[in-house]
Amino acid sequence: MRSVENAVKAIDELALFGGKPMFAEPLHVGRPNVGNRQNFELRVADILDRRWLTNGGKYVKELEQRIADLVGVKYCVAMCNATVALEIAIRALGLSGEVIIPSFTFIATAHALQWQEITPVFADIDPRTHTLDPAKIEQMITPRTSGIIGVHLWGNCCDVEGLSEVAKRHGLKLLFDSAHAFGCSYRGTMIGGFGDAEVFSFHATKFLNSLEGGAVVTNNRELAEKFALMKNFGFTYYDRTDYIGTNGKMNEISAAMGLTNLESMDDFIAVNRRNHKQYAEELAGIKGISLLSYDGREKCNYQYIVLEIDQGQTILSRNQLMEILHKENVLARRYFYPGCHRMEPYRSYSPHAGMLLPETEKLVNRVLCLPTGTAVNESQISKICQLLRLLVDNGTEIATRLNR
Ligand code: T4K
Repeated sequence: MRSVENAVKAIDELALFGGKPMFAEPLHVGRPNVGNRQNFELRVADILDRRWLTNGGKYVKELEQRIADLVGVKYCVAMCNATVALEIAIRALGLSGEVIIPSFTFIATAHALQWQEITPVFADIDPRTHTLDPAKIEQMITPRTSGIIGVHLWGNCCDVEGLSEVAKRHGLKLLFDSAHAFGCSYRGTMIGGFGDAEVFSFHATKFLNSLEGGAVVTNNRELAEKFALMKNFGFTYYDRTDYIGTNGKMNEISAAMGLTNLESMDDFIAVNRRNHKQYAEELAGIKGISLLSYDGREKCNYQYIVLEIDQGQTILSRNQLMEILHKENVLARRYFYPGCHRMEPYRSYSPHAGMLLPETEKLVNRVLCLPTGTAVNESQISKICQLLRLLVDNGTEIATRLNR
């Protein structure tokens, strides 16, 4: 283990018990990766000089082409964010009635459906990958089911084959929420070309950011044309619309940021991978804490450091550990607590949904995400790991003091 000065040494020194926080400034999960500033500024200057700020701009077109090439699909339509991209993809695919999704996902996956009065039906996950378990889907299918949305959570790919097989057997559309999975592969093929379409997020906190942004990718030309029209109000000509549309356009400054960050993608991956390796080494052997691993044979963006906490061994609960970390200015996140099915309006619509989601119910109380990316350094990671070791080594005593 690396030796680090100023790491917490004793329980009494914890900020929880009145000590000084380990970090003077908060360490966030989701600090943006930022590529070469000069390249970005040059692009912004060009955008301002040419006074073409949005709608069919050159940088958006370039970004779309670069993404399509990188993930190996025929069509990419850039959008203002992944939530709107999901809404558009759902509508363009003609989904209706009920659509099966995991509850263990960001709320946008569910909202994108409900926003269009389509009911998200929550299915359980495989506890090893945290993604939809195809074996659990069959029982959720009804005559109203029109599709499945798989989520490649943390960049871990869904069981694409299993989901495709169920979708095919029941004549369902298959969409992927690939918000986390830009730059990742499944069995050697880049994520992006699976199902009917896939949706990436380029939000500030994502591996590749365009400030805010997203994209839908597909190999289906007809669908791609619909996506492109729907994101621009459905206009097929200056004064003609062919369908209902919305404003889902990505602007040129966002595209400039996306392109700039694409140029640094390999550097971001190298940093994330190094961070993941360091966390794995320095958390090793802490009882009750396991780090989600990524398949080394696949391409991966390593954007998330995901811990699972087994309170039976750590004694301190996930929530207690999170609270203690927050006091030390490590703003760990319990994504995706409490599960979409326990958030409104879904909780009221289906108060007993959790009964069919045993793995989800367990996982939402176990996951804790730690800071990574280009904004954290080796020494900070060491301190976080040492702190966790201290907390678990002294779990009983700390829990007793907390409960007094
Ligand atoms: N599907 C899935 C599976 C998703 O995870 C998401 C988004 C979507 C769909 C929808 O994609 P978008 O429509 O957003 O493109 C965040 C993000 O807002 C959200 O994009 C993301 N998933 C989700 C997992 O996390 P919060 O509430 O954690 O984000 P926020 O804005 O509070 O940022 C988190 C931390 O990051 C902050 O505490 C500080 C740091 N930060 C954030 C921003 C925005 C910075 O340092 N700089 C920044 O500019 O939801």
